[in-house]
Amino acid sequence: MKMTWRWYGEGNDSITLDHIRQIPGVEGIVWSLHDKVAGEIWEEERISEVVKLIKSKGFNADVVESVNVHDDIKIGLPSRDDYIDIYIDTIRKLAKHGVKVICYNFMPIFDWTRTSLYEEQADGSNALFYEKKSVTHDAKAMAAKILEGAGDFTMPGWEPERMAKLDELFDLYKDIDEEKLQDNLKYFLERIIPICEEEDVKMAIHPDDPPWPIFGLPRIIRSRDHIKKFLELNDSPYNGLTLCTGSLGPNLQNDIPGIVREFHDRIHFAHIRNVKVFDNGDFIEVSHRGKDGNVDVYEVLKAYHDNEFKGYIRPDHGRHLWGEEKNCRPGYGLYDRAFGVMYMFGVWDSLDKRKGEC
Ligand SMILES: [Mn+2]
Repeated sequence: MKMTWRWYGEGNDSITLDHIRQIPGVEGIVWSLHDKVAGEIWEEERISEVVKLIKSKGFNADVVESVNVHDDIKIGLPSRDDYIDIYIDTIRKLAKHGVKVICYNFMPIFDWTRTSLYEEQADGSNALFYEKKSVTHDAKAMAAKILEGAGDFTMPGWEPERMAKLDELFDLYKDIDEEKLQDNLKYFLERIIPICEEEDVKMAIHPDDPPWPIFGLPRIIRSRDHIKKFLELNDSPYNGLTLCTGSLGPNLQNDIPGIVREFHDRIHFAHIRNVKVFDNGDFIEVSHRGKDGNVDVYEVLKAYHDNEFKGYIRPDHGRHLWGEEKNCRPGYGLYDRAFGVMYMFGVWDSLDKRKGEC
């Protein structure tokens, strides 16, 4: 596995590349052009500038998270072909600059969803929290709360310009059920995957977060069966997964180590995160240590290790520690994610040693 770290770019992240260099074993930076909204053209000069900067600090820039998919593609509007052309243009430009994996998602309207970005914990840290009863019908109130909590940081998928048009968006999605959304995803894949094969760029879809429908909008990447169906939409190895344990984890029915074992050859990017699920269905993000939550992180890593996983991996969200919430991005502080890197290496290195001893 190749350890990576998500970084939001110069001036857009409280953490610098020089900080990240001091975390043992991090080889690559997971990056994006975060000011780009879905459907916008990515200029080659901008791509080249970021890649150069990342490489100048000794990291690879192999993984981009995310290139967002325009709603017209998800809804299947006639304008989708133009937006897919732009997406293809971005794939080609990224390939030219050495990018190997693109992470994206296919969630209608909302990206990952939480009801509190800084939920205080008994130990004084705080973390992203999801209260099930707050996510019922009032999408606007929830969007306002998320944007308020994010402060000055931009939140991918929660751009204020899009959130201002929620009524319009909901109206466009009113006839889109799971099956239609799947058909539109298949159409998208049929157009982009041949380009990915040509350019040697692997697409890695991120599961829906949380793993159930919200506000009546369908969500189609949230269980083993959904993943199987998704991979069958297009058999190419270039049509693959970002397997996120924190997104699948809030549904305790999801056997994540089993999913890794079954689909490992289509997993291009692994997100490791732990969540603690409460009896009423609420959940909170916790440290990467397996015992702190409901994701058996050891068993997940063992499933990757047993299958000699060669893909990219990163710690996903972490808690905010020692007051860092005052200036870090929600879920993307320094300390807890650095612990996550070391926890993963602790497990991985011991599995390596034991394998050698057998
Ligand atoms: Mn994730």
